[in-house]
Amino acid sequence: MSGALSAVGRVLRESRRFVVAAHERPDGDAVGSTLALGRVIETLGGRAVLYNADPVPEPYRFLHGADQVVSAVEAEFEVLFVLDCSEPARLGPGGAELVARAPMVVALDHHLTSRSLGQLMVADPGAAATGVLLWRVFRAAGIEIDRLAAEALYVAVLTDTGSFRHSNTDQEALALAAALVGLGVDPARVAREVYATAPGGLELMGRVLSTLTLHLDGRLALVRATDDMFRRTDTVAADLEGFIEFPRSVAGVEVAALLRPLDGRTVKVSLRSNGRVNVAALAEKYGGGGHHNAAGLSLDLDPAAAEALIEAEVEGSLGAPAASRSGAGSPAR
Ligand SMILES: [Mn+2]
Repeated sequence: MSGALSAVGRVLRESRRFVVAAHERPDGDAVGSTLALGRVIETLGGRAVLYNADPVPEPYRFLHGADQVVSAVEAEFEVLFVLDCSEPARLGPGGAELVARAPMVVALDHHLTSRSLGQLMVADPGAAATGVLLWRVFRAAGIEIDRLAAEALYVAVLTDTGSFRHSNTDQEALALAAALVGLGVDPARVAREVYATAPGGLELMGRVLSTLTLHLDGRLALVRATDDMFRRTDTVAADLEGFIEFPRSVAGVEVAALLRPLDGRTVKVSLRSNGRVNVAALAEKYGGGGHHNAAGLSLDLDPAAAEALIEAEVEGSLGAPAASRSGAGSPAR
């Protein structure tokens, strides 16, 4: 692993023209990692085109370089960095072509569903965020980072740990956060920027949370969001960020799902687990992916069929009914 870290460091020092890309519909880790690496390349004297298929979501636009993210790469380059994913398709519609024309690909990913990609890869599902992997590279290569890069890395680790609340919050994540504060990051200011609520956000939250239903003896919680809710509250899908934590926090819940019908034929599903169920494995069965405790997928089903499928899959993953209940087939007591 440390060999790969130093090798990535050498690529950073010895190349000049880079493209830095992360998965489509970028989250805080994807954006933060992209902007941190872009800033580091800039400070090392290189040039980086920052690529994403989708715009930088509002909560992350305060970061340095957020206004420079583009959705098409014209210029020639030497090295393509693929961050927070490891499949060309996750970069969006132009991803496969971008990877195909890259003279060299370096991938950094911490998803359980990591595939092997590129000439150099750093993959560790034990890392709390892709930002943590970047930090390991910078340390292995002796690369100093400034406050602007530090702020972007802080957003990466802050958001991917759910504000240091999820089970991936480990010593390394907290040590990284502390080091970044030492480089001038103001945690209170970043938190205000990242977690500010859109004007219609609370009304949207009220509507979404009012759809809560509990299934499987209270171990599965479902909430729904519809286009009509966005219209009525003047919000967008990105304003759903974090809502799924509320059904997940209900006592007894093992899995929370947020379902969003896209067009009557496809339902986007976000899944969160409290540890017992590996939702990445569930999502991967249907072409999605993610982490043990946080994953997503799309189902080409109507909403009712999608809900039934999620319920059946979660029931299967949970295995036998809770010990306190005597279901059919249990020994008589
Ligand atoms: Mn991530």
